[in-house]
Amino acid sequence: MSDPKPTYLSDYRPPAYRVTHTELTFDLDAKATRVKARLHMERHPQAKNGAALELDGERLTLISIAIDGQPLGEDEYSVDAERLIIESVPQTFLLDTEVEISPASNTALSGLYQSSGMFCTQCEAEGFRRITFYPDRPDVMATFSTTVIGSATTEPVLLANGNPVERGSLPEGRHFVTWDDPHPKPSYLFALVAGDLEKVEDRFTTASGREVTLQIWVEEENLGKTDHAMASLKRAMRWDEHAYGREYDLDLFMIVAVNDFNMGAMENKGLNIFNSAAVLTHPHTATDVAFQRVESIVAHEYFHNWSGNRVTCRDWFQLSLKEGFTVFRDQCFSADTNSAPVKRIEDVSFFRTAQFAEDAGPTAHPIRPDHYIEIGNFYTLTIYEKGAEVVRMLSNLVGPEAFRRGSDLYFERFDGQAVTIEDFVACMQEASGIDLSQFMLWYSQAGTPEIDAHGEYDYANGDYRLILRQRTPATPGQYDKQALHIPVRLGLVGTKSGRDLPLTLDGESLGSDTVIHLREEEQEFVFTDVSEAPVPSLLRGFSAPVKLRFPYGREDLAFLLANDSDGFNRWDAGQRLAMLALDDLIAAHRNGVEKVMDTRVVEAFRHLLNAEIDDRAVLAEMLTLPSEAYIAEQQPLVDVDAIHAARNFVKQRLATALRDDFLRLYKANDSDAPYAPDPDQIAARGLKNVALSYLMAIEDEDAIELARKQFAADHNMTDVRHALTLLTHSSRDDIAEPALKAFGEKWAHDPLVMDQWFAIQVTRPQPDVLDRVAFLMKHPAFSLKNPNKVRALIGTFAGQNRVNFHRLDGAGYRLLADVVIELNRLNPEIAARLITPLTRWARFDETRQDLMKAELERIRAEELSPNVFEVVEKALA
Ligand code: B3K
Ligand code: ZN
Repeated sequence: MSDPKPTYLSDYRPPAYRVTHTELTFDLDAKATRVKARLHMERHPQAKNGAALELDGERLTLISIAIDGQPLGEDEYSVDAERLIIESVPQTFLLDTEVEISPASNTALSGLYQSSGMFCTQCEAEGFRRITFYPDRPDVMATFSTTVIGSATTEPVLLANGNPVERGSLPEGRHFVTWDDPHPKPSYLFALVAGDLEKVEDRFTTASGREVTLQIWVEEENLGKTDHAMASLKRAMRWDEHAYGREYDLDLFMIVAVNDFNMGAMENKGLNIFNSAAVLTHPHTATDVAFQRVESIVAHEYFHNWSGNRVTCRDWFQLSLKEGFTVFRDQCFSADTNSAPVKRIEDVSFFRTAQFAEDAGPTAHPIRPDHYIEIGNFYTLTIYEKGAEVVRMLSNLVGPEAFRRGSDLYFERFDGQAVTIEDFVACMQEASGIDLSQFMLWYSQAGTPEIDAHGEYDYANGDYRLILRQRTPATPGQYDKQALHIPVRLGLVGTKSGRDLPLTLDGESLGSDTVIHLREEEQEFVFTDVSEAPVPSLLRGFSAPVKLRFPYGREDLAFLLANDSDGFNRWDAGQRLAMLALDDLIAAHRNGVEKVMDTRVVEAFRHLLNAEIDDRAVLAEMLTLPSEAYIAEQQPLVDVDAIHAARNFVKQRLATALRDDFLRLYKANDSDAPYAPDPDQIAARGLKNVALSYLMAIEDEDAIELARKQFAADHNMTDVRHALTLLTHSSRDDIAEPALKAFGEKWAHDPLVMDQWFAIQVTRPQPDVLDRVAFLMKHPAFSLKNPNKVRALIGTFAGQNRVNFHRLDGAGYRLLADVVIELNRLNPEIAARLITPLTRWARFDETRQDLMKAELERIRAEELSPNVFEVVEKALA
């Protein structure tokens, strides 16, 4: 096999032929589905006369082909593994093809496949070409009419995009439904579902009075788990009307839950297909985190109806055009629905851990990459989350009114079109009159910019001089970086008053909280009339996706933690303070020196535990130490054992010193009110469970008893899972083992709960965990063919059990590589994602580097899918 070739953005050409209307007929069969396609085609006005017609197609058996009703002779077309070419076609014509495909043997879960006996599709990005021959690219938009034929007994429900227009029975126990989708769409938004499903139905009236039927389709046993998704959907529909003036545009909106799905969900027009984990919830089976995730994913997919479907991407390099924007939209929706500061804290702490790591590794890429081998590898944190941060910066730069004018303009101007990132930014520029040309660099330049900040207060004349220096480190293929346009939101907090001081810059008074624009490599900002010595509060709300360094002393950080008016930066000051203490302890551990706890951290925590803080959800975040992964991101060289030891040490010391405060916090937030996923209850459970984590760090009898009782009370999954996790991760196997066994037996029938059962066990810090992973891989509830299982067991182990994955004998790495090698054949998209932790080898000591590289080499020696090939090549480059 020759190495797969990259696709380049600079090679983009408009399609020579477009499809105005697509008629499809599926005659479903597990091993031999027949797909008939009639494509209404015409030559693009700019294409040259006589251009050949090229259609994408993979794993298709061609049965027949005709143009304008005339079957083609074998010399009139050619087919290879990737495409069908017809040398000569008229200017406008009808193309008829019939192909055969095998959904049952489709383990890649791309195209038409089977999941728990039902048929379903996943076409983004390039799955439609596994269904029929087609110009499978997003800039070809057509209306679709789809007829699905299936067995009336095994597939009583037959769904596709749009509105059902005809149904009827056929001989031999078959039946059909025909669906019409009047909105032109690219093939990646095509969807079909057929199976024995039940529905929950509701209604929504749009702002302009359109009556929409809402349906969530699930397997019968899951009928009781759709309430939250339905409520979230209605909230999202209303929110999009208010926040963006966007209404739903069909009479029917459907969500289907499937068990085998590569991603969270998919925004197919009118027929969203969801990973069951991203839609099903019940107080007894899903945690608060899962409830919130469902709400945000339901909203995200719904929001795509405009940002993605009505206005789509010209080519896949523009992926962040729809994903970054839609993530930004779902983040704002969740912030409005729940606690806004907590939403920001959660998003940023995830971002700084995972996206920063991606940016610092061998797969770093710009938000708009300029080439790829496999687009399936580019559904990344950079495209999604950094893309969202860039849209957030834009909205802050132009301000909310201009941003809304800009988005209105974008949706109106480009409705029904496939466009580029420039088109989006141009609308923002037009609506605001602000020059965004330097800002465009954010889309093409990879890597995390670093800002070094220094400040000096002049007591004599009351000036505060702030110097900012920016630098973006080199990333693979991009060695010279240019200065970016970086919005830095800040305040100066008076050390005497504890208040934000009025800001005057260049004679202009700017209130007490403002955004300064860093555009040069180095820039100086002199604030005048500063009445007292301040501590600067910089990058408030994480106003740009950068690393900001400022030489804060520990007193400064404790001061900001207590006084900053920006909730996000208060939290961040606490994290920075904890990091300074952790750095010392990591060094002590490495040098074999006795560890000494920084009492300023203890006092800061004591203050938090006794202060009047009205946002309890923020308090829970403030009491949470940076994760091991986040700490690792801050180190020049990652020492997993030292990080683990240092973090545990801090936890234990805090717990010992503040035991009574934590106990009080636990009791004050314990409640037996019926479960609701509302912000108040979530905050209370968060605080209670943070307190329990600390108490369990010292494992005294009271703590064990609280955890045991919380598990046994079986009140809701958030509490049960947290208690079971703490017990399983403690030294008390005598309590943990029976609890795990009881839990596993009770929930053996529920795959989503079993995923949690796997995750709880494989994050155990005890060294026996590797045997447990191997053992659990043979458990009847595990299957390598199901992405949720792979993520819960293997992904969680490799990503979250840092001490054991990075074991010095290399057994953790070996296990991961073995799974990747097997999955490379079954499901390349999932296999390629799973390799991620191995690609980060450069961050570790030499012994671990060698072990990790050896496993990457072992993978490389296999016959690889393009997905795995691309990742491994980059990792070893
Ligand atoms: N657009 C889908 C992504 C599917 C990608 C599959 N390779 C989910 C989402 O972002 O909404
Ligand atoms: Zn999306």
